[in-house]
This record gives sequence, C-alpha cells and structure tokens, in this order.
Amino acid sequence: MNDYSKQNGSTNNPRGVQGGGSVFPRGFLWGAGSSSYQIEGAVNVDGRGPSVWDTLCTRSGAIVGGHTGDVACDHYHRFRDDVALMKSMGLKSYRFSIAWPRIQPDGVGPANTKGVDFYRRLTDCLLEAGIRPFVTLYHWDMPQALQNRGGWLNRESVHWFSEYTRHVVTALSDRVTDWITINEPQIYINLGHNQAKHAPGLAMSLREQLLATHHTLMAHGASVMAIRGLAKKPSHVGWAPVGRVDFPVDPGSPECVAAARANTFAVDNLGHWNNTWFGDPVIFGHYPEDGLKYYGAAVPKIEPGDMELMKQPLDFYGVNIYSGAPVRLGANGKAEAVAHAPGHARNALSWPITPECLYWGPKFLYERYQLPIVITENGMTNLDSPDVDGVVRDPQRIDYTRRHLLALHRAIADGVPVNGYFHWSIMDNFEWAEGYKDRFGMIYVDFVTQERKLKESAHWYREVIATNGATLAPAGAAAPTSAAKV
Ligand code: IFM
Repeated sequence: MNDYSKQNGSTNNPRGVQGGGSVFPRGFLWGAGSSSYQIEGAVNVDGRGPSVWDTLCTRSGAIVGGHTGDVACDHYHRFRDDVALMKSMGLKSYRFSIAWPRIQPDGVGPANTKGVDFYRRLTDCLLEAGIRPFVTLYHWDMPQALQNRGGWLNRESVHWFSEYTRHVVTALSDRVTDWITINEPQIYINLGHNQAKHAPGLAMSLREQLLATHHTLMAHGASVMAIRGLAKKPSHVGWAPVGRVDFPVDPGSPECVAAARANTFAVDNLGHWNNTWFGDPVIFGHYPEDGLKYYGAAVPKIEPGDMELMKQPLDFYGVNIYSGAPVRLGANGKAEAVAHAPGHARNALSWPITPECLYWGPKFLYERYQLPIVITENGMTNLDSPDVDGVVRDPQRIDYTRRHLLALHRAIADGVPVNGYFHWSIMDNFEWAEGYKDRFGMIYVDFVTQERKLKESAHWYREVIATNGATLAPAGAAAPTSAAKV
C-alpha cells in the first residue's frame, strides 16, 4: 500500500494528522485536475486523430451553444503559462489526462512521436516547477476509429487499451510515477451508452451497457498489468470512479449509519449510479450479488479469466465526489431519502451542496475496500465573471471547498488514510454537454481572448496548501457540516 506521507519523510502517525485544528498529514498531496479534451484544444495538430468527442460535437443540438473542444483553453500551446500559474498557487500535484488519439490517431499501431512529445514537455515542465504529475490514461476521448469498430462494446477494446497504456508508460514512466487508469466509467456508460448525452452518443440496451462496462473493467485490469510490467520507476496505480454517497442524517444512530452505508453500496438503479458494480470486480474480483439479481439476464457472459483480469492490486482508491444524498432510517429498517430543505445551497448545475459527502464517502469506501483514498475530483461550478475592477470573486467556491476539506479532515482524523485531494478543476474548461456555460475552475479563462486570471479561490487555496490546511478552520468558525463523528 502506498503511503505518500512516508515518501515525504513524515513519522508513522496512524491517524496521519499532525497537530490539532485542521492541519493535514505531512506530505498530503494538494492538487487540482483537468482532462485532455476539456482543455487542450489543438484537435488537428501534430497528427492527433479524431475522438468520439470531436464527433459528438458536430451533432446538432448535442452541446449547449454548439460549443466544441476545438480550441478549449488552448492548453496545448499555452501549457507553460498554465504550469506557471499552478506553481504560483503552490500546487503539489497536477492531475491531467492523456488524449488517446494524440498517441494513436487511429487507436492502434505505433505511437505518434509528436503526440508523445507534447506530454514529455508537459511533464518536464511540471517537474521543473516542483509539481508532481498525476496521469489519467482515459478521460473519455476514445479514438473515433475504435468507436467505428464498436468501442467498448468490442472485446478487443481490452487489448487496444493495454497497447495504448504500454505506449504511454514506455514514454513517460521515467518521469511519471502516479497513474490512474480510467476516469468515471459510470458516467460514460450511462451518459454515453444509455442516455446519449455524452460521447459516443448512444442509447443502447442494458445488456450492451453492461457489456461495455465489463470490457471497461477488464481494460482497467490489463492497463494496471501493463503499468506494473513496464514502469521504469516504482509506481502508484489507482483509478477514478465516481462515488455515490448516501449519508446518515442521524450519525449518532448506528442503524442509520448502517442504512446509509448499505445504500451507498447498493446496485438499485438503471443509471449506473453505484459504487459496487464497478468497484467490487476491481477490488474483490466478482460482481456484487444484489447487482447480479437486479440486472438478471442482462449480465454479460463472463469468460474464464475475466474477473481475475479485473482484480489487480491497486495502491490507492481514487474517487470523484461532488455531492451526496441524505438518508434516514425508514420504518422498514432501510434507508429512506430525505428531501433537502427549501432553498438548500446548490451549485450552478443545481447539484445540492452537501459537505458530509467528503466525510462519509471516503470512510465507507475505505471500510469496504481497505485502500488509501485519493480524492481525484471535488469542486463546484459557479457563475463566475470578473468584477468591474477585474477581480474574479468566487466566495461560493471558497466556502464549498472549505467545508468539504474540513469534512475530509474529519475523516482523516477518524482514521481514514487519505493521501491527496485534487480540486476540480484547475481552470474553467469545456464542460462536456454543457459547453463553456459551466465554470468549474480556480483559474478564470476568457474563452475569447484566452486570458487567464487567478480567481479569489486560487489565492485562498494557495494559503490552504502553504499551511497544509491550517487556515481552513479559523478559531470560532461554525462547524462545517451537520454530521458528527460516529
Ligand atoms: O468536468 C467533469 C469531469 O470531466 C468529470 N467529473 C465531473 C466533472 C464536472 O462535471
């Protein structure tokens, strides 16, 4: 099991927290994240092939405002300036993804040297700035050529993804030691293969959705094996599913906590909004019993060796958590949803703001999977724009992040090993079907001029990082959440 605090020379502290207040463990990885299609632009440059997202963006009505990722933040050309901004924020780590169609324009075959070189330049620049690169191999931009052959529906996808991983690891593992295989499979299966809102824009049968999931999970395993086999330096490998978190409104009641935990790990909806259909195969090597019953005849045929391939040892359990759902104990002893009070705080996409999720999510996941946790995404979209004096004030984002980090700190203090936190996102970017309407960044991007500006949250985060969290909880501050310790 990886323990970042040891690498940074800290003592063995079972709780990991040094001192009191809101100070985080020494060596805690304070980061921020992005993904290739959301920021890079330069879609036709240096031999990059088209991805499923390039294709979806040409479909009329698919993306708000008809926006595309053609230019996005033009990070491909401006990455040095962007890394300089990250450095000015004091980031310890930066999570970004590799665009598969830059490495293999057609999805198979030899690596495209120019594509590989871009990521070499980027990682070198990060390392020179003292920022640790955290690389995601797949953040949804499958080469269109592979989609034409069935994409994740094709069992060959396992082999394709393994070959792609080998190219990337061969090229970058002399400088990259932290790897995430796949980001949020729940989302591209549901929104991409069920609801047709994300690429590849399909509405398939449940059976096909589960087949695409099955191959995804096998591809994850094959990718882990490739990293372990080829990495030139000791590596830390994980993945980044999205976490459904149901949290107890009565944390003092063990029954309510148990009911919330059971819901968090249930497979009970057709939107793939669950942890265990994805997490159990990867960690335990089998699908969860309730899911097998729930999906019934739609469950794909499992070939010998499939489940073994999915279950590869991981160093951390990465998870993206933005929001959770409050539950109470129902009369039948099971969890019952609790409605938010009228006017409950929400982000600009109307997602309820529930800091409790960053206490209960890591806690439940650690209890179940027994791996150190990395929060690979957490953040909020907000209606940001420069004030008349040019300053971008985003107090809601500061408050959101403060509350969530305080909740995370409580989880750590209660014994959950959490190695890092990656704020989503480092900069405003292409928010998929929402186009550029939604701003998740700590860095404001003017999408007309490409001017960047640190928002107030970026300055605030700099202080949090510099003090290792000490400035999160000023003396006398109100409790961050309604949840108490179990
Ligand atoms: O922007 C996305 C990201 O690509 C995946 N996780 C959720 C973010 C906000 O919607």
